[in-house]
Amino acid sequence: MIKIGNGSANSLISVYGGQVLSFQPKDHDEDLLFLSEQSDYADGKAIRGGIPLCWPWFGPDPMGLERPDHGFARNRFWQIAKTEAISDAETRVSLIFNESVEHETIWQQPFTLTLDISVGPSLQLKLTTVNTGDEPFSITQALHSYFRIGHIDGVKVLGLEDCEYFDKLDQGACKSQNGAITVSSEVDRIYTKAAKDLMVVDPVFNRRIHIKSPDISTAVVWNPWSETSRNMPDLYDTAYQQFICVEVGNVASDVIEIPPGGQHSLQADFSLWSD
Ligand code: TA6
Repeated sequence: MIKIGNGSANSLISVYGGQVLSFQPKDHDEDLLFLSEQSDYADGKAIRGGIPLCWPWFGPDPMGLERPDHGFARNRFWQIAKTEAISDAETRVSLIFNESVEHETIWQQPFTLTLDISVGPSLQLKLTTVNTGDEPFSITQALHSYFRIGHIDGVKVLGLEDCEYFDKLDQGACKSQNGAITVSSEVDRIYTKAAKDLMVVDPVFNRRIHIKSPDISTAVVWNPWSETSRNMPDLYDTAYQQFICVEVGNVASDVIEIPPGGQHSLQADFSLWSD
């Protein structure tokens, strides 16, 4: 783990998965991120909470080869490439995940994946994929953020009004969003043509989570609700009340092709606003 404390915030980052687990600005009482108390910290398992990285595919294996859901970056060790104290108020860390023989059975294309993290007044992430091979390859990806909330009742997600979405709980049926998103049962949706600015309004913690992502066109909203929570061993039964996943990335038909020598970055800036 990398533990950061500076004039702006405290943060905890796992080198396993390249995963930010905690980010708490100094002027806020609650963490931005939810981290399950029942999470596995075991080889091959993803840590439940924080911001897991779904890469080089989002969701089930697109080739149907029974490779792990959400790819393999979230359950491998990354390396620390650089740490930098920019000022009393900002710390930067770069993590790197390289191709290796270990991956060849599930992913043959050579790559370098870098996660640049800035811990300051906001949390900034930049996930860069470089194709270091001779053939083009395609990825889907997401920053699978688990946001901590006071209680799911009353929480609203803004910025996806009038968007179309694929409802994963209704065989991927395409539907239209009417107004702000509220959650009163299980939700698992892929929104297309998402806005670059999304907001989670939390009336219990009296705060808003602002998500800015200049490059995205898809966003995923997930809450497992009670039954699915109960069936997930790494979540306690009522955990669904304490988080909502609002994930930015390139998902479903939003496939990114990276030519040999080319690169692509997915960026997001997460900040907390008091109400
Ligand atoms: O992002 C939503 C989702 O893909 C859901 O379908 C749900 O299964 C969730 O992610 C968690 O996936 P995981 O593989 O981490 O259990």
